[in-house]
Amino acid sequence: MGVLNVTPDSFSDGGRWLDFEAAVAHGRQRAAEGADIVDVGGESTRPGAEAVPVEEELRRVVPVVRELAQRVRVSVDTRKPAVAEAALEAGATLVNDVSASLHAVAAATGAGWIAMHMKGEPVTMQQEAHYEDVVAEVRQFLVERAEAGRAAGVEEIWIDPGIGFAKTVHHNLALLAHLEELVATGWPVVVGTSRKSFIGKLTGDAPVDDRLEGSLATATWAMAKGAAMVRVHDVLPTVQAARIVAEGAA
Ligand code: HH2
Repeated sequence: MGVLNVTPDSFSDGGRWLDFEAAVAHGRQRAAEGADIVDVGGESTRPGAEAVPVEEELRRVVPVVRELAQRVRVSVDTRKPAVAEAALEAGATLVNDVSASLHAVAAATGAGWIAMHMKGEPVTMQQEAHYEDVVAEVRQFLVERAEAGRAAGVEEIWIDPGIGFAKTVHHNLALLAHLEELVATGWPVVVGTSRKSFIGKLTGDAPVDDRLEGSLATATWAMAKGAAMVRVHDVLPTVQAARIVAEGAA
């Protein structure tokens, strides 16, 4: 899954793809590089990010989804039912839901649904990074959400531990180290580590544009542990890494 942030303030690429033409070109490029899905988002969810009004998020996302969906599978990265509905109407077929609450929207249109773990809201979530047993708590949350999705009638359900969402470096590493416990639930697992701050913290404060190696290491780790999909900014190198992992697993 290749990331396409149509936002002014995303942590790694804010402002770069806000313009419609630039966003579409970037999405097409990600698809040409081998992304199976382009994930279009109009609201940053980085720690401390402010919420975006629904009209503005619709304005950013819908035209880009409509254009890209003609050539590649598109997911919409949103927490708002109205934005998910409009994006599905425009051709998206997967709801990438960091709030893990939009299963009814997905069910109503026959779309797929990614349920991601987070605690609280992006603006305050890092204050909620407290767990007795982060792996067990995240697993339990995700299994409950996936079952709710299935009960609502969603046929394609993915679970995602939400790396960096209300999590410390230690929590992120524990979830990656024990990823097989999520894989063992039987729900396909998505992992998003790309360029995230824990990689910077583990690599001598590497700035966001200098986290490719850490992003590839963690994506490769996730694949080897059984993740079914990785959400990344750097599609071409990740596809190369995925080919190596696939050969190794064959
Ligand atoms: N991470 C981000 C956004 N959406 N969706 C899923 N399923 N999993 C993730 O780990 C995930 C996600 C944050 O990354 P990014 O979109 O690059 O940044 P921002 O939220 O600042 O736009």
